[in-house]
Order: sequence, then C-alpha cells, then structure tokens
Amino acid sequence: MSKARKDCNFKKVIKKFFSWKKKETTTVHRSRITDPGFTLVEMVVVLAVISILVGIIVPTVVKHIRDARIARVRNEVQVIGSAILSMHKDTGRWPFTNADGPSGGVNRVIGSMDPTAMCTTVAPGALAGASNWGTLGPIKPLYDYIYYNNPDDDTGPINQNQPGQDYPTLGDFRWLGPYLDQPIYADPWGYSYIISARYFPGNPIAVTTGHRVLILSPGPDLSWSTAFSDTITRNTFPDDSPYGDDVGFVIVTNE
Ligand SMILES: [Ca+2]
Ligand SMILES: [Ca+2]
Ligand SMILES: [Ca+2]
Repeated sequence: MSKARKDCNFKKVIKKFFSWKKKETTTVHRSRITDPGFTLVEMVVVLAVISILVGIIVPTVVKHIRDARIARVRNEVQVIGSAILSMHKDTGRWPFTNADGPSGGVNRVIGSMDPTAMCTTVAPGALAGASNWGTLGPIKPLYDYIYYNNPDDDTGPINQNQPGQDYPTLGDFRWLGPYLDQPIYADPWGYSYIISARYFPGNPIAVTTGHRVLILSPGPDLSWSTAFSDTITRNTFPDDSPYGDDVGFVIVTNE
C-alpha cells in the first residue's frame, strides 16, 4: 500500500470518529432535553438505593435512642439511690413506713402515684416474684420521703413535718430535704421507678434478711424480669440482682 493511500484511509477513520462523537453528543443532548423525567429503570435503582440506606440508618437510630434511654435510667436510679442514702444519713431511717405506729410498713416505694405508670407486665423467663414489682401492696410514693417529709400514713405536702409522726426536723437526726429536684420520677418509657422497700432494715413486714434493696425500671422491654421474692436473696442462685434488661441501682444496707 502506498503512503498516500495509507494517509487517506487514516484521515477517513479520524473523520468518521469525530462525526460519530458529534452524533452521540447530539443524541444524548437531545434525549436529555426531550425526556420529561426518570425512566422506570432509574426509578427502580433510586428506590433500591433509598431502601438500602433506610435499612442501614433506621436500626442505627433506633439503637442509639435505646442506648440513650438506658443511660438516662442508669443515671436516674443512681440519683434516687443517692437521695435515699443522704436521707438515711440525716435521719437514721430507711423509707419503709406508711403508718404512725411501729406496725406499719410498705412493700414498694414508687416514683409516681399515676396508676397508668405502673408496669404490671412480666417478661418471659422472669425470676420468681417478678410480678410483685407491679402489684405487691401496700405502697407509698417516693416523694413522701425524699421530696416531702411525710413518711407516715398520709401523703403529699399538706401533712408533712407532723411532730411524732413524720421524721424529726430538729436534733441530731433530722430531715434536711428535699433530696431530689422534683417530686415525680418516671423512666423514659413512662413507667414508675419501683423500690423494693420491703427489704429495708427495720421494716416490720420484712420477713427475711439478706436482700438487696433495688431501685428498678422494667427497662426497654417494658416488663419485669428481676426476682422479688422472700426466698431469693443476695446469697441464693439465682439472686435478687437486676435481671434481664431491667435497669436498677442496688442498695446493700448490711444491717
Ligand atoms: Ca399523720
Ligand atoms: Ca405526715
Ligand atoms: Ca425488663
């Protein structure tokens, strides 16, 4: 093949290439202008990408909210537990009575008196007596010990500081509260905190010893798993520490 023929063929190829590129650009340009929206394939791809992102993000957000709520509960049971310990240091008494006489006592101290805030559900596989967290009477609100000085058989701010009935306000052992910043405490799921006041030392209705006293929330599964039984103590197996996803603060009184 002569050199002139070769050059001619090469020029033809180059010309053809550029004319093809030009045509393609024009076609794409025209199709973008005339196409009113996405094609079905594009829509399917976009929806698939969105559903994958939702599948990744939603569980992460849900877990984050759950973890944040559990962290809040851990903090609040600690705040309530510290308030009870401070009150005990000042008064020499544990929060267990609701009667003026020495025969009175309570099984549970509760963060809120709202009946709809009482969790009464028991989780599958719960330990013995778990239903007692939501049902065992008699009961007394937390604010009658920690926010108002009113541990006797009446309730609320009106009847507090009664001489000979509520905690003394004079002398070496006296009530110096309030020990909390608010009277009502509920967990992030709206349920009342429950305190197993039956096991505070000196409670006349406590029939056994060796129990932990717990300040407990039913936790994110909204049901109780922890034992609340006279035969389950800190020395048995299983014992009376928080169980399942229940979140609690432990007071070991050693009395
Ligand atoms: Ca009274
Ligand atoms: Ca009173
Ligand atoms: Ca639970």
